[in-house]
Amino acid sequence: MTENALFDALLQSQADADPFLEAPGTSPLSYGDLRCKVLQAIAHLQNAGVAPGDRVLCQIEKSPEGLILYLATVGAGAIFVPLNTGYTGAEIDYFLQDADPSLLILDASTQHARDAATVRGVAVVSPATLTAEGPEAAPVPRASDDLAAILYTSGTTGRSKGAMLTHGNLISNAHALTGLWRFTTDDTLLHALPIFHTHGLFVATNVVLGAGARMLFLPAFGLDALAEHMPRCTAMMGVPTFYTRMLSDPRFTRAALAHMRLFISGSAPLLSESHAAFERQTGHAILERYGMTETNMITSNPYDGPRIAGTVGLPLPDVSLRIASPDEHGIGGIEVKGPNVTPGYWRNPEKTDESFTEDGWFITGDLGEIDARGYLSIVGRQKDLVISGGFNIYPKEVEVQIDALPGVQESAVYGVAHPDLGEAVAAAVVLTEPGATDEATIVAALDDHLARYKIPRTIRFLTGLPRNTMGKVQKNVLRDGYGA
Ligand code: MCA
Ligand code: AMP
Repeated sequence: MTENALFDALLQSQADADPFLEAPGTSPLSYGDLRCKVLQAIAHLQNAGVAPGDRVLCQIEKSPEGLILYLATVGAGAIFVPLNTGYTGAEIDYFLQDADPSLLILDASTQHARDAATVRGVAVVSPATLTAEGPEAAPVPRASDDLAAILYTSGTTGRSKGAMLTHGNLISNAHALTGLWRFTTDDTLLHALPIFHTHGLFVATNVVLGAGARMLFLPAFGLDALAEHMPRCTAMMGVPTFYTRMLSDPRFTRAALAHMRLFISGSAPLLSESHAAFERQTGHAILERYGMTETNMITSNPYDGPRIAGTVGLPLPDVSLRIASPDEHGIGGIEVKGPNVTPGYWRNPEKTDESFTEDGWFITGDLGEIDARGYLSIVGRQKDLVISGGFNIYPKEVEVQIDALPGVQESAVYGVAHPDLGEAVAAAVVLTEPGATDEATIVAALDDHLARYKIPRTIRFLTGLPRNTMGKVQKNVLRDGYGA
């Protein structure tokens, strides 16, 4: 035993010869290859000066090396901090300051983040260097409550917060989901998600590792790639946009998907209509589950029991759920407790305090109700959040940037229904005087500061924002009146 909790739990039990990963255009990796490459990368990280407890930031295109670097960072006793590949230099600069890392892993071609690292005096290294052949180093001992990762989630104040995740948080979720979703060595997961978020990095990867299963690893989601590779797979995890796009493609028929065992959806609400349409077209009832960066997965529809459209199912084993201050319909704030829940936000005790109740429950900011069978439905959000194609956008972060532009008096950012992405980002802007600026100028200016998926797809110019008697902007009015 190496006594590195995550390494021991997820990387020790598979046979060397068992296949782990196949990615188009690269050599397949067995579990033996994976272990060897992870141990070599641990040595490279140590040579680059990474010590236990250090943060390692990583902004790289999706590749098998990304998974090796996640496991090697955790194996080195350090804390893995994956970053969306769309983040701009300005966004990276904030993460460099806040996470205070000893290393930033960047593709050789990425310049904007390299400039930010130079300014902050952080060493930069390429994934190729860290995954080159070399001597192996043993995993560094780490206990269950040591940190394995920090994932940044935007916040209602407009500043991102780093959700800390321990070895134990990740292990508990991996074990629970592997069992619940019946993953075994016979499975091949079609992996088309990004690996800088919980869904693609932890849920998908750790479940595969936990089961000793295999994954077919695609660089990105695309219908052609799905149609080509799905015949060799048994399961897929995706955001609802994956499924609505599959519905528009005649290749995904009942016959073509007859060999598939399981389709899982999460990260954003799956419309009941999409669930029903997918079942009609393919014969598969999508299994919807619910989670958060801070909590990993919280609930899941059952594998064997009814998968009820419009619900996110039952709490995972060992996870407790409650509805705080329910109204007369039983709807209230969803609160969670369990081994999956973050110990708090990185160097941010105020936000940590605000996010837990006095009796230790994590406040999700989602509104829900639990039916007589114990199934949870999410009926709304207390937090001001837009989820677009599974990516979260906190309006405040965008409003702050728009408000700072010349010619803008104030703005409000909100989500509007979008057939492909679920929700799309929209903005209402009040100018200092008519014609003071325009949509193209605003969008171009935002491009320097915000990742593309956060930039409003439509901007309305208004003479004033609708407010309630308390002076709060009524985003529902904007959504209803100007959403289309
Ligand atoms: C890409 N673009 C987007 C999005 N994705 N804009 C808004 N919302 C999006 N989700 C923009 C790009 O910046 C680009 O803009 C243009 O769309 C085309 O980019 P492309 O990559 O071709 O986009 P796509 O193929 O249409 O991507 C849609 C997608 C992708 C496949 C749905 O967004 C995706 O893989 N989403 C998964 C997100 C995810 O993994 N979420 C999990 C979070 P321009 O043209 O201006 O350059 S973890 C989580 O939520 C919790 C914990 C949980 O429960 O799982
Ligand atoms: P994040 O942690 O930032 O990736 O986003 C977590 C949020 O995504 C949750 O608080 C929910 O609002 C939303 N979410 C995740 N899964 C689902 C789901 N199955 N249905 C509805 N909302 C979801």
